[in-house]
This record gives sequence, C-alpha cells and structure tokens, in this order.
Amino acid sequence: AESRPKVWVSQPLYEDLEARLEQWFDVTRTAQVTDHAPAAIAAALADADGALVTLNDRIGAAEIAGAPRLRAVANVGVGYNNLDVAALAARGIVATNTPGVLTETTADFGFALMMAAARRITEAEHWLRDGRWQGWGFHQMLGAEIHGSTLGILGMGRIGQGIARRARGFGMRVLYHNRSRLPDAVERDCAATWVARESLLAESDHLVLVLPYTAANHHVIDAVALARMKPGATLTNIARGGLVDEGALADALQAGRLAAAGLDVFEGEPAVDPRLTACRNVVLTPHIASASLPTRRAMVSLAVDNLVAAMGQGPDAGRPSDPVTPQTGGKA
Ligand code: 8YV
Repeated sequence: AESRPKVWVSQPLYEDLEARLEQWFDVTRTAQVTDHAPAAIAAALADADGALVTLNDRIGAAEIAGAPRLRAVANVGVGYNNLDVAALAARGIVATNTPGVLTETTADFGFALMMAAARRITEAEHWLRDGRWQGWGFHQMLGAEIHGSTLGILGMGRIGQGIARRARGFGMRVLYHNRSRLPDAVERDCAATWVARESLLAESDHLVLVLPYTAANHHVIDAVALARMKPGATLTNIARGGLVDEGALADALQAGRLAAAGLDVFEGEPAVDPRLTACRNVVLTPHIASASLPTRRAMVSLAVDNLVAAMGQGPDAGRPSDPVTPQTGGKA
C-alpha cells in the first residue's frame, strides 16, 4: 500500500515544480538533456506508471508495448507529433499537451526571427565580427522591407493570430491560410484575410509557418511550393522542421530566389542539415521560440498538473486540461 505510482521525467525540471510531482509520485528523472535514445526511453518507461516528456522523446508503438503499466503521458509543448497517439489511445493511456501558455512568447519570437532574416541581422553581425566592415556603404547588407509588406501566415491558431496582431503595428498587410476560416470577429481583430494556399505562397513577402506537423503536411513547403513563392520573399519556420523540404529550401536560398529564411526548427534536430548551415542568408536558432523563464515554467507547471490529474490525483483528478487521448480510450 505504501508504493506510490512511478513517474518518469525525461529531463530535469524546475525544482519547485518537480516537488509538486513528488507529492504524489515516486519520480525518476533522466539527468541529461541528451539522453533521448530509443533504448533509454524504453528502459525508463518499462516500469513507469506515468511520464512527463518533451518533443525530444519519441514514444511510438514499440515503446508503448514495452510499458505495461503506463497510464498517462504529459507532453510539454503544443501538439504531440512525438507521440503515437493511436497506440496510446488503443491502450487507454491519456496523453496531454500544453497549448495556450506559450502563445505570446512564441509569437514574439516568430516575429523577431522573421525580422532578423529579412533585415539580415545575424549575417551582418557575423560580417562585423569577422572584421570585414571597412566603413559605411550604400550597398551593404540591404534587406527586405517589413513595413508595408505582405505577411503570410500558414496555420492560424493561437500563435498565428498573435503574429498577425503584432504585424498590424508594423503596417503590414496580413494574409493567412488555414483549413478553416476564422470567425469574422477574430479575422477583424487580427486584421487578417483568408486566402487559398496558392495565393498565400504567391503574394507573401514574408511567409511564416505556424501549423501543426502531421503526415498530411510533411514537406508542405517543398520545391514546388518554394517555386510558387514571390522572388525575394522570406520564409520563417517556428513550427516543426518536417514541414519544410530543407534541401529544396537550401537550393532556393543559394540561388537567391528567396532572400532569406529564419528557422527555429529542423527535421533532424538537434542535427542541422549542412546544406542549410552552408547558406549565409538563413538565421538558425536552436528551437527556442518558447524560451523565456516565465513561459517555460508555465508549460512545465501545466504539464505537471496535467499528469497529476491524468493519473487520478489532485483537485482535477481525472480531468486533465487539453487531453489528446481520452481517459476512456481503447474502444476504437
Ligand atoms: C517546446 C515547442 O519547447 O511547444 C512547442 O510546440 O515546440 C516548444 O515550445 C517543445 O515542445 C518542448 O517539448
């Protein structure tokens, strides 16, 4: 009777938030941020009743089959492309995620990354640091305009709407494409206009990707889509690397058909395709769009509460927010 449920935490959390888990569970954690090999995940899940994971941790059918006691998985982050949701649901394992708490911080970063790419901020800094600045010049580091340009947002959820609202202050025209149109009132609030995907590609001076990564939109920005984009446009991705064919993007950047790109996410992250690092006109950041302490704490706090609730403990026992798979799964 003394044995409490076992929870695996895939990397060290903030201490006070981890203590909240320890109120209910025996917590085992992986000490290194880098321990995400499938074998390490499988070993950690083998006797776990619950898990708190990040997008580094791929939990597929094999890991689930090897985790007979597993009842809940709390994912830190928006979405669950690292989880085999069907396999979790088939076992009745509750999976949760943390939308809502990172919207504004991530929108800030998306806007900043788009601007850094357009105005060549990191490229110019490297040039300066390399000692190549010989004096002010009319032809140096000319960038793409932000104000008065057209911003295209592909995926218009919370974060996309946050970026659209920021664009108003820069005098941008905002177009978006989403499977479904926003309600009129929301469109008005964002001052954004729905267009077909083809038009979004053709008309955007700056295209920002903020859509979920699913099998259906793998490489949604491929060579064909890139060729449809406006010459001299920029592409910014703060969603998931698999949305973009990185080789085709590198070709478009090298050829100068796109002016620049801003990438916070990569298909093989943390590895970055050398074809991208070879391009000077791309700003590369290590998946940090949600990286502010208040936001990261809010994400972890929500994931902790979700896990406690999904494991049937605490004030919201059995009612985690934002469950991806239902508590009563396993019927399908
Ligand atoms: C997280 C993210 O850092 O929330 C997301 O979707 O990509 C990031 O904010 C990441 O998911 C951690 O698991």
